[in-house]
Amino acid sequence: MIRFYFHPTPNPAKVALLLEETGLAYEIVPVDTGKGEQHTPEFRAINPNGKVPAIVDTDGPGGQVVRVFDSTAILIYLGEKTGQFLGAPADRPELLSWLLFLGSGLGPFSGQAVHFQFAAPEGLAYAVNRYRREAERHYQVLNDHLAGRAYIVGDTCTIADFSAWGWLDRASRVRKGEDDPLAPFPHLKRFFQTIDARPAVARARGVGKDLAFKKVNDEETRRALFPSNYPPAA
Ligand SMILES: N[C@@H](CCC(=O)N[C@@H](CS)C(=O)NCC(=O)O)C(=O)O
Repeated sequence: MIRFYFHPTPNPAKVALLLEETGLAYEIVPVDTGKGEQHTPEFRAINPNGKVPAIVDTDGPGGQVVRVFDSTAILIYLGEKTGQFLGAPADRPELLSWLLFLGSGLGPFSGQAVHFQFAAPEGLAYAVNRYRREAERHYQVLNDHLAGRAYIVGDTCTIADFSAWGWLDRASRVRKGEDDPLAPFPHLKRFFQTIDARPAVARARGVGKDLAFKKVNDEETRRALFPSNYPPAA
């Protein structure tokens, strides 16, 4: 059994999609990050970085109970565990390269673009410009790569495609104010639509829908999500 530590946000969404694609048995453990549940000692024992997603696999290597944290690590772990969505062995260098590009580039720059356009109280024009344009630059790199290709790696769907889907799904927030945010990136838009049409995506979107996560963005939530904006507790 896999315990999936979840909040309805882009990085957990990638893992929800892979779990649904593989058909692995899993149970959701909600982590309400708006309430600060990512900072409890119990959760820090599973992810010392205090973020979702994380998983515990009670049937890990050698039958051991193992934890895995960080969405890219989880995608690789579950891909290897099931032997699915890894592409051809000859394409492994490409798979690793694109996974790291997505996990260390597309994701963080998209996240900061959303942060400075929706969460930063001052609006900070320099930061909005910097992060939004860097996110767009990552879109352009992917768009150029996807010209004439159906998938990011090889000619089958892989975990790299699921990784990209998680943040591309938030393009309307990354490119705030754009009606058709992927329109300037036609190959990327076609790719996103291909992945988004997979039946498992509809199931992944339903994950956690029955759970009540905190929606109000008050002082407790800001301190939970952005603790380094505040002086350390005395
Ligand atoms: N590199 C990590 C980033 C994880 C991450 O930033 N998760 C967000 C949700 S998408 C989160 O836990 N936010 C709450 C917080 O930062 O306290 C990954 O890919 O899993």
